[in-house]
Amino acid sequence: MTFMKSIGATAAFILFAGSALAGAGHGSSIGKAGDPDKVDRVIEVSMDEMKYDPKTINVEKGETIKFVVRNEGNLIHEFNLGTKETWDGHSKEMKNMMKSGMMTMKKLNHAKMMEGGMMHDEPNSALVEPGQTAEVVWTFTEATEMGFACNVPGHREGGMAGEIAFAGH
Ligand SMILES: [Cu+2]
Repeated sequence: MTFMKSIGATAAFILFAGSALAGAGHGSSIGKAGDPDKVDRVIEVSMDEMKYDPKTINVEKGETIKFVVRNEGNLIHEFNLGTKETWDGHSKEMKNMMKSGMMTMKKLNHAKMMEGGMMHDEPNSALVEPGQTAEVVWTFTEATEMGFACNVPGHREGGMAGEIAFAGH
């Protein structure tokens, strides 16, 4: 693959991510970036090889939650709020990032990510190196079918996904 091709793929993904966030799953929204100053609850999530703890997270419609996501494994892992549709698009992007050297299974190459226009700073997602911690602040505006998953190649396929369960649904 040429470098220009990889830039094209990145730009396409950013457009896709924007529209997916606005209308994921059966015409309902998975929510929006939360205000870090108006957090209702803090939930700690631990990531390890192919698993999350907790595996199911209970939320209420309208809640703003700060997820503190810690990678306790030896590989890069991602905490990505979304649906199967948004993850399928994101998985392709992640494979391209690996092919073009923006990341390996264990490390991010921040310089290459910037060079390729791939900042990876979507508010619904954190890509975390081993031993690191990241935060995702998210407002759940609607009760909808959604969850969290890791789109590093092979991980979601290996079972690295969890469920967001809405109270009363
Ligand atoms: Cu993973």
